[in-house]
Amino acid sequence: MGTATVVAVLVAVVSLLLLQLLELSDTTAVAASSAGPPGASTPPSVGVAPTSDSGVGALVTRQLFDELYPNRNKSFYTYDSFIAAARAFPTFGTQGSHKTRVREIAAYSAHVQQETAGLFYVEEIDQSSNYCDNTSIQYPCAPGQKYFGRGPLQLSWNYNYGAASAKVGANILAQPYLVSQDPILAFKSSFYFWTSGSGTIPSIHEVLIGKWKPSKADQEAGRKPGFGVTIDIINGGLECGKVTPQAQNRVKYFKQFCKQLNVSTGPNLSCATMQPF
Ligand SMILES: *[C@@H]1O[C@H](CO)[C@@H](O)[C@H](O)[C@H]1NC(C)=O
Ligand SMILES: *[C@@H]1O[C@H](CO)[C@@H](O)[C@H](O)[C@H]1NC(C)=O
Ligand SMILES: *[C@@H]1O[C@H](CO)[C@@H](O)[C@H](O)[C@H]1NC(C)=O
Ligand SMILES: CC(=O)N[C@H]1CO[C@H](CO)[C@@H](O)[C@@H]1O
Repeated sequence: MGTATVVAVLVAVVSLLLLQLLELSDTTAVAASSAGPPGASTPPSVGVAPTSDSGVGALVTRQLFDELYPNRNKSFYTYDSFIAAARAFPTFGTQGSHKTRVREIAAYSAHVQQETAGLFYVEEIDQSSNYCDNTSIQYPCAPGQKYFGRGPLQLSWNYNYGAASAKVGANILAQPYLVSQDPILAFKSSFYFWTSGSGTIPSIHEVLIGKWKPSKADQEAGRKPGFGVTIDIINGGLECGKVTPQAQNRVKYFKQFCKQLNVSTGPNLSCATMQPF
């Protein structure tokens, strides 16, 4: 893909993601005021076999990282920052069978491919909006700060930066720019989103390890375990319940990464028949 195409696709994708993240605002407040997002603080229920690296590094070696993200911005998205950030989110890629863990890496890589062209972009290209939702009482915008997409999954909006702050160990609500200055924080922001549900919305991690059981409402909305519902979590409002090129891209990338990692994709890849959360 040419750079111009990548840029155009990315601009579209990022703006769609931002809209979806806005839709999560209502439930974000609920989750934050209760026990906290599901998944984020759940201890590992299935341990990995002890190796020199008991975290995701047991699976994603330095060499594999290079193979998964060959076009990444190498001066920012380093392997060491990926591993350091993952230590703060130890459930990422470490729970369930080997197949489950590999599939989670494939899913993460697919969404990252869609959001940042394979860890090429650090910040959203169009920074004209401040993405400040001033109805968020819990997480008011800091004066003069902008909350456009940053990091591997393009964290956006003040309420998401606010909810993420405690989990990433930095006040990124007050200083959102830190996310694009510190690669460890950038990766942490993506792992935060990946492992944190919100209200009745499960975390992507929970879905992929088979922990999420669709409620009656989920079943009626056509939401089933599989990669498809992870698209619904990230950007269902715009990409799901219909056929969209963005969702098709994500599925295409997921299939490619599963092939590269020699793992089956599992069922229910598409969210075309799933209603948005
Ligand atoms: C890559 O990252 C470096 C360090 O953060 C930054 O200065 C540079 O602008 C980035 N390149 C691109 C193309 O975003
Ligand atoms: C929120 O922002 C809107 C649009 O910028 C503005 O009209 C409104 O007065 C603001 N509300 C508060 C409580 O600051
Ligand atoms: C791919 O996975 C299959 C089934 O799990 C296994 O038999 C095969 O050896 C694997 N191939 C590679 C190259 O890892
Ligand atoms: C629509 C669809 O493909 N549904 C499948 C989702 O996955 C389950 C297995 O987990 C299948 O039984 C469904 O047919």
